[in-house]
Amino acid sequence: MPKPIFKQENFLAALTRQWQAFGLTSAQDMTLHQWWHAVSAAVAEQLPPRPDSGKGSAQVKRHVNYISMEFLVGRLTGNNLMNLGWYDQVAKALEKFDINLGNLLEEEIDPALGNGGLGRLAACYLDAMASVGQPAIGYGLNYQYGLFRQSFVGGKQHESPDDWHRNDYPWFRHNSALAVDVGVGGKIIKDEDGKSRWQPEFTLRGEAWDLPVIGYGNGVSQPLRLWEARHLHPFDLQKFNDGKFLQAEQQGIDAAKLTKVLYPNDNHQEGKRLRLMQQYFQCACSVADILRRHHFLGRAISELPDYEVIQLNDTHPTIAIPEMLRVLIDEHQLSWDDAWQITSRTFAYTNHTLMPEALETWDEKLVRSLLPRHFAIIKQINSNFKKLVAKQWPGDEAVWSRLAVHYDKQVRMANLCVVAGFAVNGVAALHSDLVVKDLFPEYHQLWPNKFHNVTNGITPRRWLKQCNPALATLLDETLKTEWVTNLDALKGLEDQIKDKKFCKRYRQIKHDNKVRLADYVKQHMGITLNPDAIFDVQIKRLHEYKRQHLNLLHIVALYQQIRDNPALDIVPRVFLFGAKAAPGYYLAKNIIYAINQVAEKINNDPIVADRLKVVFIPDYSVSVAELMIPAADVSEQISTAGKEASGTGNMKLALNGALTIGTLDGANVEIAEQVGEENIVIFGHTVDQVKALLKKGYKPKTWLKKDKQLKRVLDELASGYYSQGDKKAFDLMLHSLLAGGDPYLVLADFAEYCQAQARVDQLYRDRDAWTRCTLLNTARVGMFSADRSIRDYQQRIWQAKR
Ligand code: HBZ
Repeated sequence: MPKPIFKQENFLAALTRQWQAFGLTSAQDMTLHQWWHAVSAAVAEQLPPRPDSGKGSAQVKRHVNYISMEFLVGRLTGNNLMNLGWYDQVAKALEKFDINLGNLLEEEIDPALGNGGLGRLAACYLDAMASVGQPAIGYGLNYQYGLFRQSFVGGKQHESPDDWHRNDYPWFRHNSALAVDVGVGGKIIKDEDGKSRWQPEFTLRGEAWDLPVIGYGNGVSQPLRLWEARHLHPFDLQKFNDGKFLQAEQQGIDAAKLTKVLYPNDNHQEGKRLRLMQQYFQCACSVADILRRHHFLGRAISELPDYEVIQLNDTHPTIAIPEMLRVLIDEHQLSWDDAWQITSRTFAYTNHTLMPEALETWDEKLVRSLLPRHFAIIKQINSNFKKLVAKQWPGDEAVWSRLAVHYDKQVRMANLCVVAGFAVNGVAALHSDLVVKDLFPEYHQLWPNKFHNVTNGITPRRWLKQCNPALATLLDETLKTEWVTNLDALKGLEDQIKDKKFCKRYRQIKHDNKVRLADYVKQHMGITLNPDAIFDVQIKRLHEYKRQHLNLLHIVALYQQIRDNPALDIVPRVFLFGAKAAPGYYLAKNIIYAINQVAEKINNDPIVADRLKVVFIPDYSVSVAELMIPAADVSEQISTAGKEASGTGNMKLALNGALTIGTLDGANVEIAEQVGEENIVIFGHTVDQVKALLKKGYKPKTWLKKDKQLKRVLDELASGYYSQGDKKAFDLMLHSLLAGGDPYLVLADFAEYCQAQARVDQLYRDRDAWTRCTLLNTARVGMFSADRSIRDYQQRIWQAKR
């Protein structure tokens, strides 16, 4: 595709139409927010229209349909300008109006249509697919409210709705021709010819809203298609005419509710009816759209798997599988066997978690009442599969109880994906191993070739070039090959290690980024930070398994050491947190409260002086991450081994030159392999050690007895010292760590964690050794580019011989 050329006259003309549409008389009358809107809309107008791809041309690659309940895209305007290569030209055009492009970009509200890693991964993969030339479309939901906004009231998390003004978002392109009608509820009826047919009770309409996903410097633009639910007929005219005005708008299902809000849970299933409706609505719209395009391109239905692959981002869109079978059988009159052949060669599934509470199961009653035809199809899949299992393991009910898709009145979505899909992958080497060994061992025996690993990756466009422009410029000047589209080129930095001038610049960039973050903290929180301190960063969802409380226990221990010995010589350290807790996850919220209370005490204790600061930045988001990541010296990746599937923040931080302190979990293992053991600080129980400890019968009290410092930390947290005498303030957290059995082995890893932190302190004192180590992190993490992940998907899954 030709690179789109920036045409200043067209842009300025489009800009004029924008301020005129605002009802203004000149560009100068626009507020900065209107400027953001006008510039975005004017650029969006210059993008090429996107016809249905491929008509008439030979398609060499399978087209990817990436279905995900979440796309955490972050701000688009700056990113799109950068990927188009238009950033400087637009900045220049705006100078004439005395408008600074950088300031204008700050006006955009993040589209926060995701919770955390899974949603952000989907956004990185869309960027990478567009950038490497993998034809793709993303399918998601157009939520009116994204992930809730977080503030702290007296140190406690407070949530408010995130109205991101979707109806006024300039990057959307509405395509009314793509609307899809979706049935729900009702019953199954038998045709005259004895065939089952679904008669839904209600019909909803899915409206398509497209965001452009722009490839880096290659002229590609492909859609992220987000569905919005509407009533099919806003009014029941008959009722309206009968004078029943209020009833006239009610159809039993409130369509407006369906895409109103993103469920705020991560790694936890709630089992709500509305959530299943969201899932089905999204899947039905997406499957219809995929088939519509396939027919439009003149292809036979039997060829679907040759041209299309449907990648399921976790089990949330699993219901697309029975939906595809339903459409093929009921609407295209295919036999079960033909429909099964097509479906099972089209779907692939990515697993993102082993945590039992996150593995989705749905109550059969709920599925039956909402989707009776789909439930019948699931039962058919189950009974067909049962025959296969009975052949392989005759009479073995225990095996069947694990492998069944429908069992104990529950539908198990992960099992459905494995049985009906052609590929299953984990998201880091260790995780993919555990998927096979712990989660699906018998499935692996049945179909060893179905299982793959694709280690996660991040887009270097947003996570280096955009968020760390000074480092990007240094790389541009230093490396001989283009690194933005070939991140392995960062290896070339190793030659610079001995170059004092280069190292000085690398250090100075980190320092400047820390000053930038310190300014933000000062402005938003009133806390003054010393940019010469170690900036130690833990940013991720708040979850027990991620162990923000392990970090907290170490902070309290340091504080106690300072009080014991006011002359204690430690490198000044700023502990920075960013995390949202699911609103119903009280223990996680209690950990936030504990961190904030400890912060309050430490930050105001004159004995500490500059040596310790604890800062919990509120309302962590993609934009806040873009500020924190380039400023981090230390990256906290301290989950209980075996629990974090991959992590992707770990990659972003290492790429931007932070030293990881971490357990051998998720992608930390591969980061350690890449950067070398002397350039990462690893501590704690390994997966096998965790398993052995739990098998033996883990008792947190025995670890408490061995460690006086640990006991003192926990006692002080329980004493009311940090909570104005309230001894119960941190009960939830402390109970979980002690009487609750410490399910994530925080106490077992505490001592080693403290030693590891002491090593970090020592290393930082040797400035040159620190520079070398962090520079080698940047140089050696090229493999974590999302472009590499996409190529792995292509080779191992999408283009593999079928
Ligand atoms: O997916 C995360 C994993 O915890 C992390 O290790 C991995 O790097 C990342 C990308 O592969 N998982 C999530 O973020 N999961 C969710 O956000 C989630 C959301 C809704 C759910 C369940 C999980 O119902």
